[in-house]
Amino acid sequence: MSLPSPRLPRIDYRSHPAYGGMFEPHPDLGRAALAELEPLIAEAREIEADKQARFGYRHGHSDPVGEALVRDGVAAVQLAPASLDPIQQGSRAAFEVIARRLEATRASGERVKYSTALETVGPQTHPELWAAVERAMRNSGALELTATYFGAPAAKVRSAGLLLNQPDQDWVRRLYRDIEMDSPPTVGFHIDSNGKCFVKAVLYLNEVGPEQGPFGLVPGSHRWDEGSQDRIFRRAYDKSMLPTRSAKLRRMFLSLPEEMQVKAEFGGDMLPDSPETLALVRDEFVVTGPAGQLNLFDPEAIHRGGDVRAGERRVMLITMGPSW
Ligand SMILES: O=C(O)CCC(=O)C(=O)O
Ligand SMILES: [Fe+2]
Repeated sequence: MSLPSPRLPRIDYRSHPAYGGMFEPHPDLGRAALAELEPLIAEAREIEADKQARFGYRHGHSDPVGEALVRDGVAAVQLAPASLDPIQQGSRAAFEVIARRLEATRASGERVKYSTALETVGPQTHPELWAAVERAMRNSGALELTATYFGAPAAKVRSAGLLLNQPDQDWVRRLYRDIEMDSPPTVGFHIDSNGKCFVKAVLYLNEVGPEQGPFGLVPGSHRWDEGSQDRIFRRAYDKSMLPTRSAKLRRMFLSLPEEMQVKAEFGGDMLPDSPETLALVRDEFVVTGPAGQLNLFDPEAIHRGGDVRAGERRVMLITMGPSW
């Protein structure tokens, strides 16, 4: 697996058909955008400073799975049936709730958003399922691997959610409401905007082949521009306005100082034939696999998943973090 570039992709928004191709920057809009971003930038800087102080980007590992995670930003393990079965059984009812919600949303002509397809799992709302997730993460070694990755004494499950992906999700196929434009082949690529010390996992709950929206990640990209101002700007923007690509917000974004015209969720904005687009798609490591495959990844890496072409994808998204 080669490293196509040591930098996160930069997009020239002034020459982008949906941005500079439609609007002129406007100073008032630029000021309004800055005012909204400034507190979020300050917050993202604090989180990054804390990360630098505690972890210092000294990624640790103690086995081949951890070694792959440190090197590539992604590694897969298979859950034992004793770990997987209670998660599958415990999530059945929640998937039915999501399926009905998706159906009702489509029937009413509303947009299917990411949040329409997601159901949060927590210790209060789903005590048994939550306990099953904690057990599975302990028994699979994922918690220990997370602790070692960040050089912490221990790690915990921080959040979990169930995601049901079906074909033609609006947030993948219909990026804009005001113009017709095909999504580029990089659509969905993002880095997470949280910025904290997390290892994440996508647990497949059905078999995921190339058509079922497999998780994909650009190996090594978790280290590109590590700890940089660029990453801070990206997180701040996505915490404020993602994933709206309305005309007004696009014009506001275009009115920001140029170094701030960066997003954590940038894949949908890449130009279809640019060399960076082709390089990301070429280097993407696409992770297909059976139910029970736990795809561990560093959310600072460029990643995506859930663009289903046929059938559907049922996953649990799990976040783990160090306890210092
Ligand atoms: O749905 C996927 O495969 C990707 C999930 C993701 O981006 C995340 O959990 O941060
Ligand atoms: Fe993500």
